[in-house]
Amino acid sequence: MASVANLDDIPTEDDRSFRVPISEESYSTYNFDPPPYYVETTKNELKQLFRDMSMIRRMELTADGLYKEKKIRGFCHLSTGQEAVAVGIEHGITRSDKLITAYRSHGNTLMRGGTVESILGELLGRRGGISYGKGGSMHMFSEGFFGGNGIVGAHVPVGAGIALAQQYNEAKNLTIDLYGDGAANQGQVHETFNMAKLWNLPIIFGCENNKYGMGTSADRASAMTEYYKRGQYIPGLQIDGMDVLAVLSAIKQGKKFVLDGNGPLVYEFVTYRYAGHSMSDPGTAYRSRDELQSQRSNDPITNFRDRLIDWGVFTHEEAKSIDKDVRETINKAKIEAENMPEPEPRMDILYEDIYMRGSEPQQRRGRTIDETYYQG
Ligand SMILES: Cc1ncc(C[n+]2csc(CCOP(=O)(O)OP(=O)(O)O)c2C)c(N)n1
Ligand SMILES: [Mg+2]
Repeated sequence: MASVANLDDIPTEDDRSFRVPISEESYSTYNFDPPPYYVETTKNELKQLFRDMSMIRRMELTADGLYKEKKIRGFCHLSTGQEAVAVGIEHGITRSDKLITAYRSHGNTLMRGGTVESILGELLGRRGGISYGKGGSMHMFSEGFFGGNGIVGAHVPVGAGIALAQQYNEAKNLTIDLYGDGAANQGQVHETFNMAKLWNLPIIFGCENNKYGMGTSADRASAMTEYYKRGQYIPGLQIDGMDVLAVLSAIKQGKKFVLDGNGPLVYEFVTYRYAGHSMSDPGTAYRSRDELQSQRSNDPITNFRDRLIDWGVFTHEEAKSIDKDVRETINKAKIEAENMPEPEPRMDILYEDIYMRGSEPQQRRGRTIDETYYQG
């Protein structure tokens, strides 16, 4: 096993495994051992991590542009700055594990197998969107991904239900249940902690602490901002959410802990949201330019790229060519999404996909009795 501390030991082959170090400042623990301060990986995987984060960034920036052109309407919450969390998590779990999150979900949707076209198509309200154009920014789903949920904190108990199903079916899998620092103060989050611990559920609760809930900073809204200790009787870990490798190592360790039957964990990913809360928030009224600038200088993507160059995983030119390829891929997907047809304004289409296809009842209520829709 090569170690990256000795740069000569970096393998020449892209698929040979070796160890890369993680900063010792990446974690704070609460009744839990820190994960290893290294990740066993390959050059291929490191490049993929870089590519995945770049894809999310570019897709979000494209959504930003489409919104400003007034082609995307309604809610739209971007996750620029938080890419290392979505990507690190996905590389530490498998497609058979489950994930649920709140409305800042475009990156998670991409990582869970949604295509860029279907995500942008959804934002544009197109029939080819991942929710057939009827969900929008907050309501995207894919296999093993339970959304995309708009009510703050309300999906956290749903995540515990998914983990309960996994336990009941003796699946060797876990659920990652993500929520924000604002949501952490919801009562139902704490009720869920209690049940998850009582039932020893295979779940990692993951608080994405991006320092703000809308325009309110975490320390104005939370009496205690060490969210990884909020489980009290559940072990916890605070993670540098700007470092994709720190996230990856933590998820691997947490997955093993949970699947060994040790019960739930409460993770806190310390990260930062570059954009406003949603597109209607310029994001400048409640935080200083200096703060934003200093957070941007700790960028998860450029920092990681520089480390990979230092380690000799790829060259500057290779990094640039991945970046170019990402831009082209996203641009192509954008054109494809813009060319998707809008849903036809038909009643049957309106009432589709309220229930899982094939399980619909014959009659579905509208806003009033006379709007009731009868199928067939
Ligand atoms: C029950 C409920 N209350 C209020 C809102 C309005 N609201 C939407 S997002 C949000 C802030 C949540 O902040 P956080 O959990 O930190 O997530 P972030 O936006 O930072 O990702 C609020 C109050 C809502 N959607 N649901
Ligand atoms: Mg927040």
